[in-house]
Amino acid sequence: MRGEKLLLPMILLSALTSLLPIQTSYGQHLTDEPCTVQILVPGLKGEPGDKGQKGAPGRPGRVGPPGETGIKGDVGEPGPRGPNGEPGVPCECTPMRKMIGEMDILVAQLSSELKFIKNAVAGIKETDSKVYLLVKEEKRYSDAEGYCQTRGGHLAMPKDEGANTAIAGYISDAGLSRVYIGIHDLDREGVFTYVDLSPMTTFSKWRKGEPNNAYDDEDCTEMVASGEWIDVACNPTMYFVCEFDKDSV
Ligand SMILES: [Ca+2]
Ligand SMILES: [Ca+2]
Repeated sequence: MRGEKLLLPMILLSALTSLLPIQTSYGQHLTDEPCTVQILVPGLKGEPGDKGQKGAPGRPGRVGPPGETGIKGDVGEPGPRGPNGEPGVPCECTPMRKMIGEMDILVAQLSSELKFIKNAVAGIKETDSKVYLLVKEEKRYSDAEGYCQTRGGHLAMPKDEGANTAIAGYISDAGLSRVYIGIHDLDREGVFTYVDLSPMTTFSKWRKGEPNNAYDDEDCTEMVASGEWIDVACNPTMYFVCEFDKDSV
């Protein structure tokens, strides 16, 4: 259709130029070539372009009204039983228990030794051949001797004036009035011996009127701060003095 519309004016122009020949050189030139007329008309619609890039997100909308509270559902059925666990490592508790037990004994021994050292640090009395230790733990006579023996000694056995004075000084320095010493007549009433069963020598320090075996129940000996000896019952607990040979300490 568009081609047909163009055709008619072109025919008319062609006819006009053939009827009116132009004499000028310019016109001569024009006559050599058919006259063309450019008529601008809209072109065909183009292909659609590529899709544009995505735009920035829009602003968030307004907060909506709160929803209604739902009703709590029923408790569900218990789930299926889970698979069995891996087998455990065999327990090695017995050797551990034994070890712990041994450690407990060790701790007890160390505590006892520490107590002993604390007492020793508090002040040891000594003579040329003996070391005396005042133990500030109340014990019965036999237990006191056991305590001294455990540490390689005996209850104090004063066998001369020097030793007796040293022990007596220990008692009075500590502000005490009496302690057990290692003298008794447990084996034969009235016959006192030292706790290591060595016999009494010529030296003794009995207070006047002692030993009297009062109530027929005095088989052990205490030393008072003055250094005198008194036979007393063996069961009451009191502080005591141990002695150790210097060459064995
Ligand atoms: Ca007696
Ligand atoms: Ca007595």
